[in-house]
Amino acid sequence: MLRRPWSMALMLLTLSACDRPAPSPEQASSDALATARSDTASRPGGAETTPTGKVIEIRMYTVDPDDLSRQHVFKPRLVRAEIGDTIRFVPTEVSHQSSSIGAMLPDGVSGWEGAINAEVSYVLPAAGLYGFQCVPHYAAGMVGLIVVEGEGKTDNLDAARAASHPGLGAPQFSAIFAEADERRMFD
Ligand SMILES: [Cu+2]
Repeated sequence: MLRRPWSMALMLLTLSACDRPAPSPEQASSDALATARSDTASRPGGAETTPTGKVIEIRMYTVDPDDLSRQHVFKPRLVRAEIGDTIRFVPTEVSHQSSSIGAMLPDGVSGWEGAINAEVSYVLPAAGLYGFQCVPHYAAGMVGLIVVEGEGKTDNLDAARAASHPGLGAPQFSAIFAEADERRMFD
């Protein structure tokens, strides 16, 4: 559909507004494109809570700019966040989107579903684990995990670990959980 992704990026730059919240230290390393982007993301997941924290960007790539041998990646694919933080999925390259994985959400949380080639933002409503995928590239291993701090953080840990995934989604989640364990994110 979008045959010229870079003209889209330029358009976003041109349309950028100044209503973006002040960047947190975590956000300060984002590049100029991210800094200039407007805060007009769609929220098809529904407003489960209001944004009270920082904005964390996760970019969607067809080819990993840091490792050209890797394809279909979220960067970063493992994120630690707080309740009220906004996760913003940015379609850096075409044909990607982000959807939460139903079996990998905290109890009572609906999650989100982004459109292809569209930015989607989601405000984290509760502590716990949030698994996500790019639907067209789920079996290609385009997946990620958000760990939201707070009481009950590990309530859905077992369920999230036990979730099944197609194709390369399974080994990618194994690697993500191993990294999270190594970083002691579930302690
Ligand atoms: Cu994708």
